[in-house]
Amino acid sequence: MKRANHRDTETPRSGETTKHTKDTKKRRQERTAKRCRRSAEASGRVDPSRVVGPPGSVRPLAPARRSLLSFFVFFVSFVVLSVFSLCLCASVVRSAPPKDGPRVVVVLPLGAAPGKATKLTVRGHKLDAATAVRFPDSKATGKVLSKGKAPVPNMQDAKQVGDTQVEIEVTLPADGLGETVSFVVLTPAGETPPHRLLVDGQPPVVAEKEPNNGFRQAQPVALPQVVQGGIAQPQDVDVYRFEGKAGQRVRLEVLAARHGSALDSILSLHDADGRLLARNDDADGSPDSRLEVTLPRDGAYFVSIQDAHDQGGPVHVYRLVLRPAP
Ligand SMILES: [Ca+2]
Ligand SMILES: [Ca+2]
Repeated sequence: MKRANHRDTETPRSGETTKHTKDTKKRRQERTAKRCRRSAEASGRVDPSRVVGPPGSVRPLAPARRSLLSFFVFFVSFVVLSVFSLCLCASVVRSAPPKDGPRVVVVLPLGAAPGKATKLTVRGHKLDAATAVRFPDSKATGKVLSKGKAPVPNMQDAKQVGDTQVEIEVTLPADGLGETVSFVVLTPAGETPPHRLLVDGQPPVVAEKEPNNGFRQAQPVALPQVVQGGIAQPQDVDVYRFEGKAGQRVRLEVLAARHGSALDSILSLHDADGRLLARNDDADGSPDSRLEVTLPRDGAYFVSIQDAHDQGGPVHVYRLVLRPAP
């Protein structure tokens, strides 16, 4: 009697046949692969880094492929950075004002009131062909009234004071503006760089009244106050008088050169007896002057403003701001 084969007599349970077959097949494949690897390694034909790992493992890259991948990443990064740099440079070039293009030097007067139309004279370079005025950052509007050459005062540099001008009418919105508002002038040769126009607000603005050339002619003002004035001719001086209290702190500040004026101001404060209490030429790296003083007694005080070089003219304009100091 033929002895029954173990394989024949043991009937696997349902589901185990397939698993058993797969395991046997897998072990056979692994033994074959191992023999091939040993044989290849022994003969020196196989780089160990190229051997396929177990299922699910990450296959290491050959040095040549790693180098190629690194070069590809470097090349792509280089191209992206180059394109970005070119775009950035092109943007800067587009936004930069053209060399020797039109330019605003100063606006006469330095500011305008919100909520109404104001006529201004814009002085600068290559403005005699102006076609329009634009306020890029606000709802303010402007229009050109006239344009032409502007006389250059004696002993003054046309580059500093401008030799052309355009008269404009601007209308600032009633609210929503800060202390300044920027505008540009459009010409056939391009537009000017933005220029800041002062926005009148608080304290209230009053105009200078000549003659005000000494203590006896001093123009009375009341703190807080802004005076719109100008050193109209060489060696001119403007004097203002206000009433102060003992221990009161006051701040006196000139707005001029920072807004394009040719004035290099000197600011002085005297008491009622003519004694000099304080004096300032330049403040915070600007030719504009500023004083902060604690008043010694009740009485009259005199503020005088003049040009440091005894110059004067139509572009030596200023705003003098008088207010309590913190
Ligand atoms: Ca004067
Ligand atoms: Ca000065």
